Amino acid sequence: MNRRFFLRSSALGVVGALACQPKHLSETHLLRGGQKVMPPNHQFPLVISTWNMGIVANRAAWAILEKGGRALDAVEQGVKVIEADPTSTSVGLTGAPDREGHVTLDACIMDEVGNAGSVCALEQIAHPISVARLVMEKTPHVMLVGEGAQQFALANGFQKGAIISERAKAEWKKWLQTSQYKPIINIENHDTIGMLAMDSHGNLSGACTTSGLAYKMRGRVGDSPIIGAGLFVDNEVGAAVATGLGEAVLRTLGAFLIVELMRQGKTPQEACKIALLRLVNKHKNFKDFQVCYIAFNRKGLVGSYAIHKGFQYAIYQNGKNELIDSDYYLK
Ligand code: SD4
Repeated sequence: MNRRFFLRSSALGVVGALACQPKHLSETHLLRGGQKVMPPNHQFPLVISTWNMGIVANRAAWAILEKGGRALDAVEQGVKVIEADPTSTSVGLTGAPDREGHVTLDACIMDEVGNAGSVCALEQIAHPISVARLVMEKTPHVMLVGEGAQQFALANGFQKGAIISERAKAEWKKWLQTSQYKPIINIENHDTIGMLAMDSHGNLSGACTTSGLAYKMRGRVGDSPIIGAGLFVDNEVGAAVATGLGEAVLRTLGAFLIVELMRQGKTPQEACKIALLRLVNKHKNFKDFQVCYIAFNRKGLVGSYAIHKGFQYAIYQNGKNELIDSDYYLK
């Protein structure tokens, strides 16, 4: 497993966040546990995404949002940048493979009216997020998996790519020497990319895409393509997305829980924290893995919470794209 655990979680992100707070806001509008509050009329467009790779992904999404484009297009185009990044080892076809040397991709997408599309264990297709969108728009289904998902992609004009990149293959061969399977999350500061956007019409969408855990069992699917676990969007309330150990997120339906907590009046920050505490309470071994949530509500309030230090997310709002250090549980 090749995911770096430690991140330099400097104060810079927080300082930057404070620096950009509008001067006229009262104290209650300042950062509270990582939560940003923007002045009225400046809440959207807004796009947030996981890890430091979110900065470049946000840029692509913002290019659409600032022209009045749809949040759905923004999140698709935003995460596609990471899917296409040849240096990524955790998203897209250059991601790490399963134990048998196949890169299997998971992705899902959700729009402002609650439509959803998802692909699981998709092989040799460079942009699973776009296939997920087509599942949503062109089929009566929500999820397609494995061979069927690939067939559907090929029938819709997607090209077959590599089974595995040369670099990932070399790493996998090294891993085979010990075959020690121990998910170490957070290591590269760029695991799954999850992105949430609110467009200038106030509509919400989200996308999530990953190659999943490195050296997972063949056929393993995580939280990222599961609507309600890795991603959930409700236009009336807000949206949430997860990154980290998918099994833990799946067991507690993290993203859906966060949106429901926001529906009950919790702020995004409170909702992320409560959902993460639920997960911590259900997993005795929570210190051994990372899970991180990000969310926003319709007012443009943003929140995040992680188990371990080191999770960062990118927020583009009010014309500014910044990396924020998330609040976390294990202090
Ligand atoms: C998974 N949630 O497949 C993904 C992996 C991930 O940070 O996000 N790692 O479980």
